Amino acid sequence: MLFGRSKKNPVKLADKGAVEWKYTTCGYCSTGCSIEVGLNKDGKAVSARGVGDADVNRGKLCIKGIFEYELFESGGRGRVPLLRERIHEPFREAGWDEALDRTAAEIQRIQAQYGRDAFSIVSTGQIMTEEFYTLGKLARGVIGTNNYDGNTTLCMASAVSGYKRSFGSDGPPGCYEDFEHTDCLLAIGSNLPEQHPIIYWRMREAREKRHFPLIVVDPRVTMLAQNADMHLPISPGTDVVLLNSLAYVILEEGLQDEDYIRAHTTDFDAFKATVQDYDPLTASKICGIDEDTIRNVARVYARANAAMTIWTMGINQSTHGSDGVVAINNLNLITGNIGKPGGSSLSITGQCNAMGTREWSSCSGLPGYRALEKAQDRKEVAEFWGIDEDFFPEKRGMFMTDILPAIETGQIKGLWLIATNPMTSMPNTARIRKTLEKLEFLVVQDAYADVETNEYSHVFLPAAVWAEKEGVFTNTERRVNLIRNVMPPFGESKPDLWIFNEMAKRIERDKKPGFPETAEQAFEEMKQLSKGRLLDISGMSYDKLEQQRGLQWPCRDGDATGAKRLYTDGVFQYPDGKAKLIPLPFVDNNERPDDEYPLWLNSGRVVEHFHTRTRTGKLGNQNKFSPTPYMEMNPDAAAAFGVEHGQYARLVSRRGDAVVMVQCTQRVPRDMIFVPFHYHECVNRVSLGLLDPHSRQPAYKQCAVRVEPIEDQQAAAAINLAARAY
Ligand SMILES: Nc1nc2c(c(=O)[nH]1)N[C@H]1C(S)=C(S)[C@@H](COP(=O)(O)OP(=O)(O)OC[C@H]3O[C@@H](n4cnc5c(=O)[nH]c(N)nc54)[C@H](O)[C@@H]3O)O[C@H]1N2
Ligand SMILES: Nc1nc2c(c(=O)[nH]1)N[C@H]1C(S)=C(S)[C@@H](COP(=O)(O)OP(=O)(O)OC[C@H]3O[C@@H](n4cnc5c(=O)[nH]c(N)nc54)[C@H](O)[C@@H]3O)O[C@H]1N2
Ligand code: SF4
Ligand SMILES: [Mo]
Repeated sequence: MLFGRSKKNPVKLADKGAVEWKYTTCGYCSTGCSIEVGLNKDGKAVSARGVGDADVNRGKLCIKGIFEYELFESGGRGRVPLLRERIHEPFREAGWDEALDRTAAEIQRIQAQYGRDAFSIVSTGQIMTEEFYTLGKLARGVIGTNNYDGNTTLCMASAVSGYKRSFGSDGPPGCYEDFEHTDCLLAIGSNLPEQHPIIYWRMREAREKRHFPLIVVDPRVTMLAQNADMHLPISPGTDVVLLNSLAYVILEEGLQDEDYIRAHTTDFDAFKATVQDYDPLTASKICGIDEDTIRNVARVYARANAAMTIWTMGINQSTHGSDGVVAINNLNLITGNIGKPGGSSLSITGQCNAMGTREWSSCSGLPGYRALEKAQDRKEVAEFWGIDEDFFPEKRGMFMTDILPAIETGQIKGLWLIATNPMTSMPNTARIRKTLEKLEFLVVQDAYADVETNEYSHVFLPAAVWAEKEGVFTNTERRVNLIRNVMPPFGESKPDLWIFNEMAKRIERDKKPGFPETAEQAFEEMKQLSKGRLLDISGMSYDKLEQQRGLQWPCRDGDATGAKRLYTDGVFQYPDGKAKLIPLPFVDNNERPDDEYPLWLNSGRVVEHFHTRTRTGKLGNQNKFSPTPYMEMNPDAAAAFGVEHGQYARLVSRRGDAVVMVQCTQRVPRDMIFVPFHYHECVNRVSLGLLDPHSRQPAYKQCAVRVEPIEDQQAAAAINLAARAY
């Protein structure tokens, strides 16, 4: 007897007519997947596939990468520069010369009238590294404003700050391959399957081969939590208490790595003294994780041959964000889990090039992890750029989250926004709106003309997006990946690099650095500046980056390939070569639920959307899965607040209100709701965003709200519809 089909009928993929495949790198998240975009005979992008021999993604892509090629012709793109005298008047179309001349004139007027720092620049984690480097040169070496920062303050600032405090420098020490060596993985406030699907796939594949315990710390039952061996539903904002308590148990039971602590760290005694206040019973009352679980996790982690911690926004976006990162580093230092295969403190980065801006943009300092505060660093860069050393300030200026309030107080009069959309992404929308309206001059440089922030601009500069240009991104594991140019820019839009170079020509200064025309020439400059530094890239070239599907820094001149890990020799970036163990007393400073606002508000992301949806909101293949602003709400809470699944309800905080659809789910506990932040006029109308004292990053994930039923569901539907305008 025959089993199966007698006649084979193989699966056939629709032939989209791709005749040529072009290599590039995904421009959404920081995983750094290699993509090939398929072009048809007319040169139109029609398909995409993961690159099989790329170590990062090994042929796979997530839903965003698969449909990214549809971006080239998506709705709302900026076609030509736009100008107007006053906001809220209609724009008129303009040529590039007029738009650039007007912007340069306004920058110079504001600086002459109010001082150099009264003009501010806020950029992103989503342009090429060469563009960051060039913008840094323009901001620090030509325009000369110290109020220059990026949206990474909303995203990775706590990780940067924590790495610097512990190790003396920024730079994630681990890599994806660590999943293949680890014996225990602790994931804190990170939902890999939705936010970094291909890192998740790498982790899962490693775990299927060699089952290691996965412990997830998250107040929600995320998809990652559902796949974990242990889920610790922590009380919001108390991770530092849990981590201090894990250290308490490790030290109490003598599970620490004495040799490592002695050889490679300082300040152990002060650290140990503070940890004594966090015995598991005391800690359990604050962080909501019971005493036995704390002890158990501490033992599993410390006894593992190699253990690693990954984290994302559940840690960074907190009033204890920087401390949370330091606490993770403390845990890994006392157990000797830094710089060894499977032992790491690996911050999962957010945007495609949030690493590139940290390394090269000069936002918080000078290029190549140099600091404005160090005379030697100022001297080196001034000499290399051919400008006067004293043109640089001696310490960094404001963070993004301080720049907007400084507009409110009149300190800052002009702003240049590059690839960021604070009208939707910053806390307290009403306040941001008033702030932007107050500016004498706002220039928005974005790939999309319908980006909400553009409602408040005087000049709009249309930028090329993703593979409409060339350059590199650095991913989570310090891998520099190449974005080859696949398409010419849409309409008359221009690569950001070109825009920066043109602006540099128009600002008057006695001495100006040179501005190379191509991205590859800028990369060559960066290579020279990187020599001998932690992030040495002098052994890289565009061709080598394509051949090896990315290279991890450091990759020195003469090195055949990049380095997988940092600090393998236990030598850190502090002058004494040692890492610091830092005591972390916990201060409870969040807005907490009370009688009037009895629910925690938590916010984050879903797999199909990216941030403020300027991109994914336009692609049917993404938007169809989550078209509507909604909130996850526990069914018991819904009953208590008199709202029902599928109904619109009003979300109210001390800042404002928003209309969202109720989605009843056990994913969230009784005292919490979770809202994806992708929609305009939604969660950030109500969020608070208290700032971390070290990193100035907003605590997007904790504030207090209540939910009210809405009688007129039709009117609510109209408001809800407006929030998903596209
Ligand atoms: N699909 C998609 N992927 C993305 C992005 C996107 O917009 N869409 N954005 C990219 C960017 S820039 C970033 S920064 C990353 C973000 O990636 P993630 O940080 O993984 O995503 P989030 O959903 O913001 O938050 C993660 C989790 O933090 C939890 N959390 C909230 N409060 C706490 C707390 O107090 N403690 C702990 N331990 N956890 C808490 C939330 O419940 C949530 O499940 O994703 C990147 N990838
Ligand atoms: N409530 C809440 N709010 C949050 C968060 C949260 O978890 N909860 N997360 C925060 C985090 S982690 C982040 S990273 C921020 C993100 O916040 P934003 O940076 O404001 O969000 P994006 O939508 O990514 O904005 C990027 C803009 O760059 C444009 N763009 C894309 N590519 C290019 C390019 O090559 N050139 C130019 N010029 N423009 C380009 C896009 O069209 C888009 O308008 O949001 C933060 N806001
Ligand atoms: S995992 Fe991130 S980098 Fe990879 S395809 Fe998806 S969005 Fe792009
Ligand atoms: Mo982010």
